[in-house]
Amino acid sequence: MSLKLVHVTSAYDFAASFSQEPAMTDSNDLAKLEADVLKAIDGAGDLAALEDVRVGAVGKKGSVSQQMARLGKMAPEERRAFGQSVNQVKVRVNEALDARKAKLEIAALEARLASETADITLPVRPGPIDEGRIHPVSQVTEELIEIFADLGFAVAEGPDIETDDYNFTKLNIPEEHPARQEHDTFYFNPGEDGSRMVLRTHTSPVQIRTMLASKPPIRIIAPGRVYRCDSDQTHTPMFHQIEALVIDEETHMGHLKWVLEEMCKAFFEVDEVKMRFRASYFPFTEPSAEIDIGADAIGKPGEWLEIGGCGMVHPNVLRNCGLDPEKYQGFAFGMGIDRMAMLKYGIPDLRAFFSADMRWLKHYGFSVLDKPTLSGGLSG
Ligand code: 2U9
Repeated sequence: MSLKLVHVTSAYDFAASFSQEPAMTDSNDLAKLEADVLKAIDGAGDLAALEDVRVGAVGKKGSVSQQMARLGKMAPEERRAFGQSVNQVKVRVNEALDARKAKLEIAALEARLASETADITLPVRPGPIDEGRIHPVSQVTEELIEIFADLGFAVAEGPDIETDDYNFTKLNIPEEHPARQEHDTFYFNPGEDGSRMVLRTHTSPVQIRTMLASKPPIRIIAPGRVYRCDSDQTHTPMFHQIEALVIDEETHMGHLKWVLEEMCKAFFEVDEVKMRFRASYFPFTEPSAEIDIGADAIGKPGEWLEIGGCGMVHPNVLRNCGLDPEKYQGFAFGMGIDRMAMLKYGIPDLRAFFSADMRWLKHYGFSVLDKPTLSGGLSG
């Protein structure tokens, strides 16, 4: 019997050597074969080399597997003993392969982790995230949501296409009420039953929906798009409003004034703000007032600026929403978000807001990464 012994210098050489004729061997040679295989396993530098060694040793035509082919020519006792020995070699080789594989896998993972480390303290690379801008309307909406969330208000939303009932009738603006004309409504064609849908002219129907769906205490804000068929230097057919509604058993105008004052101080990022409430009329509030702030807050001392309207929710509106006005009362106010953005950030022209001009957006827009938070600063 002769064993073709190959001088193994690397796992690769070793694997290559298995393509040769099966060797004739006795148990000493089997021990030598095992030692060579184990050495090659140990020498395999990566998973691919180890796989070559495995195929070359215990694969179908591998050097260890092929020892079995010789059993047929042996005498029965010799066959049993040799068969057992070959099987034991196979078991040990497989164990060694598994152990080496586990080691190499850990090494490969460690190498990968080392090569993929990221320094998370590095500044963000310039790229699309740096090019894009948050529109001032989005920024101001986020700022206001943040301020009102801190005051305990939840955000409520509703559809842009509303029923005439939610947009007008339930708000104490019945058919033929002169306030309907003032709203310059976009109407849809009437349905078969004669009812008309509208593009909401204010976000007030969101509060109607909230009152119909839940019992007081209610503390919500409703920011969103609104539509009026009106277009000139200071009006666009679509603009943005934020309205607030608070309903409870003892809510009064003192609460309303405090909330507005806190909101203005936080929004304009000042410690003091002068406020003035001018008596006004809205069908859905009684009493009603227009809200002015002292323009010192935006660096124009002596002037007054109108920022919105407010009032105590009209008893008819409460009744229309299933609330007993003898038990519940509350306040509401509304402001134009676009106007608030113009005042805070000194943006002169309303129409530029919606002209999709990248140069304008680059100038007045906000970085994607400057999220307004009360803790981190509203306007960066
Ligand atoms: C319900 C009851 C009452 C919301 C109110 C105003 C006054 C107001 C304007 C501000 C600037 C519209 O965008 S603007 O032109 N809004 O003056 N809004 S009270 O009152 C409500 C809302 C919902 C159920």
